[in-house]
Amino acid sequence: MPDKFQNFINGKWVDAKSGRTFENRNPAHWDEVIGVFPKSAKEDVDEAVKAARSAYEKWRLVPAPARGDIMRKIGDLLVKNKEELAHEMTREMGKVLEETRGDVQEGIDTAYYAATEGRRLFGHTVPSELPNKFAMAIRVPVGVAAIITPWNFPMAIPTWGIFPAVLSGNTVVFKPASDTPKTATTLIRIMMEAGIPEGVVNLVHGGGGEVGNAIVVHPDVDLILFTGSTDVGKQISRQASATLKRVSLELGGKNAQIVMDDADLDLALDGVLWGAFGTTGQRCTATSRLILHDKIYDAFMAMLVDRTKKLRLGDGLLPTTDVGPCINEAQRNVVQSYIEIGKKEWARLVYGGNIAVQGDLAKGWFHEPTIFDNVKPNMRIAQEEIFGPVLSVIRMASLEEAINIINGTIYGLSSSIYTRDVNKAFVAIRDIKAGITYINVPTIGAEAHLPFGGVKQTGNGHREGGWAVYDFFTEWKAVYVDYSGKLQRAQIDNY
Ligand code: UN1
Repeated sequence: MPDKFQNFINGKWVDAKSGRTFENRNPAHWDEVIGVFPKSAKEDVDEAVKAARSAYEKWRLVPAPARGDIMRKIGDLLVKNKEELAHEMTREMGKVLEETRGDVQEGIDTAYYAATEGRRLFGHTVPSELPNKFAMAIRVPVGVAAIITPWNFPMAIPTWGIFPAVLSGNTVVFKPASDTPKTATTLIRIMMEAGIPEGVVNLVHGGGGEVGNAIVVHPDVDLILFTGSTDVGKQISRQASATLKRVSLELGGKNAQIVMDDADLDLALDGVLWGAFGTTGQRCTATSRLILHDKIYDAFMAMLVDRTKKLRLGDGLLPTTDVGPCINEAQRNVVQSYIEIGKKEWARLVYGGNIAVQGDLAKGWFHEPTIFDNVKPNMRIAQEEIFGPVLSVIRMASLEEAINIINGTIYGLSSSIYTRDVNKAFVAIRDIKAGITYINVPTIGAEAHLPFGGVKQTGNGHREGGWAVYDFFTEWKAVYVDYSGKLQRAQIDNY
């Protein structure tokens, strides 16, 4: 019998009211069931929101440094359980152990950052225009925050949302991706062990259609932090506008790495292999376009294909594996459909292109790392997010052309340039339209204490990470204290 898991509402583990369930399986061994989880619906969301709303009235009054102390304990527990969590996550999601360890580490970093933010949450004091009057702006929590997260970072991304939300004094309804419900469950257990009070964080499992929708239209949810596709983000934005919820969207990307002719090519090669095929290309920051200078094009392509051939597909738990499976069959089909699109567009398939079925790979959702070259910037494989191990290589002859290409999509999340010329690097920093620009670093690997997010249709202007996310999870309250003992009229009595 597979393990059975539950929702967590108002401090209690409960089934979906309907009693319905869904199975979660290992993407590297499809016959292995990880667990059975509640398939929740609107009535479960209603309970969770009710619990979060009533817990909010107490939680908002707990001093922020005390909330921070709980964050520190959560961080300590994540450190203690890091290895076990990484194993569990690799089984559930497929990426290699080294990466799932990194995923837990991002959660740890976010917890400790939140712990210290409890002693900052800085406001502003400003002079009043009137005598004997004091003015300041303070941060106040907003209310009930819904955190809706994807499967590619089953620990890091939930923590980016939940920890700053809770530290700021909000309460949470958490809906994790239905491909990674177990890591989400363990995160909740750890939060409870660290002392998060009942009702402050509630977990509702299930699909985006039913659970996600019910959350987004719920009149008593104040905030939504969503990470996922641009299509779903637009839908959430539309639905949430009915109640004017504050929404933070972190959506698609079509990130590129530029390699100039003066670059350290070995370094650039390590970068693109990690950026394109790490996490099987399933990061919103993944390198899915490589923009190569004409002068080094052929040499670099030869190096790239040679190294890509050596990447070993397999179960992420095995030390011999470089690249794990796609998350599920549907996602692997998406990858396959883009291979067909690329061929039809007359891009040249230089490596890979197939689903991988040799030996044990047949039991999972594996796809070969794939490289297209002769890609034109306007082709669909150079424009649309694929979310798999597919790299499109584009030729250019100048920095200006490279920057035009990099900016020529609807997205703007991450970007990278390899060059030894400091002048070119600074032009790239100035002119690339993206939320993140790396110099001599691949497009993946953002650190937890810096703002994370993108421009254009990658998001709606908010940022996760670091100090910036606290602007989303708090509201400004302007406070005036007049100690003159008389009515002083601003704009009137002083002019
Ligand atoms: C994502 O792919 O959704 O910068 C997040 C990175 C990671 C986070 C990726 N730290 O690649």
